Amino acid sequence: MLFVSILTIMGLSIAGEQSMSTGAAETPARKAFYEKIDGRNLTALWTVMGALITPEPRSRCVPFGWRFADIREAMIEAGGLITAKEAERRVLILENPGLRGESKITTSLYCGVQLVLPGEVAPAHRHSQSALRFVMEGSGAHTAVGGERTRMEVGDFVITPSGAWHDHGNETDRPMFWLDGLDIPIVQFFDASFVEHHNADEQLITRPEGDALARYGANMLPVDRRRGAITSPIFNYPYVRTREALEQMRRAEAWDPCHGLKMRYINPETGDHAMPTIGAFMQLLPKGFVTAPYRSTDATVFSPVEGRGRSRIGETVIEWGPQDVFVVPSWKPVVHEADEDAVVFSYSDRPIHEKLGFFREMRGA
Ligand code: 1HN
Repeated sequence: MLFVSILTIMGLSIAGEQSMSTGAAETPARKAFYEKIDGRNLTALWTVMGALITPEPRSRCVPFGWRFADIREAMIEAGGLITAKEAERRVLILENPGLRGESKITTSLYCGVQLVLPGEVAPAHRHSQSALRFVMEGSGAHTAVGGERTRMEVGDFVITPSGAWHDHGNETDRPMFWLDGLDIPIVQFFDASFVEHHNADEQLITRPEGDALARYGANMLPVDRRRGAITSPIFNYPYVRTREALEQMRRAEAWDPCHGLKMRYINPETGDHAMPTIGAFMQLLPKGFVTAPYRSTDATVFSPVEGRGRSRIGETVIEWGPQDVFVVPSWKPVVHEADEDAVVFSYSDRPIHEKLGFFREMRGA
């Protein structure tokens, strides 16, 4: 009621939400006023309010899909143009068509595909941004994070926490491709970006391979540990384990109408998401499954590991297969359809929505 009376005092029509930002009620006196205050860096809220506070999410982010074969071809070409060392990271950014030039796949998230060729090193650095790697092709190249190396296999989910030194290397004889998911736009929004380059290409390794997973992946914690860090102490969640969990669960669990069987990667110390800013998920959709429509506020990036199918996102239909990437914008209804047993990785900014209290979802619509 207070809202209405303020608008009435302002002399605005309150017939509908459109009246708040359309400028329809612009009189010569008001226009002159807006111009006058503009010079003082002032803007009348009632001219922009409808655009600021929308009845539901309105995003420039659009539904879109990239075929891995197309990305791969361009990456191989990039491999002939620049080394990983010279580029620092040889990556092609997947830019949302609605957000070109902004290095964003959604409003809040970055996505790239990285190639490390045999014998190459991507030199050590650290930065405020958190990163996830999702392995697409290749076997056995490594990343080193905070003093430990891990070899990567297709489907592995690997984390680089904010502030952790990281470098990558490929000692195999085949190219290695992975998806990089970073919270770059979030850090950018908060003007909180710092980066530091190591004085050596590769950081010092201080722990044996597998140390983190052995310590923290056994459902045990040191007896006096009370509080966990905001990023999981596990930094490689191997696909073999993820796949086994899904396969085991499909026998006993009921299929969720909207998700099939969908799991989230967790920080074993807290039970929270594995990363503070990015939620990561793996879901199983059995052959022939068609999900019920689902929408949520967290725009989500999907990349299937196995299987083929299609997703209807609003009016857009995107066909997908292994290693393709597609994006579902905030609040767009999505229906997934699997032609074969499909295992699909995804990531979004859901942890932030949840913590700040604006996560919303709608099932069946
Ligand atoms: C980064 O550090 C990596 O470490 C990949 O592999 C992509 C994009 C922007 C900024 C830092 C990596 C990145 C990045």
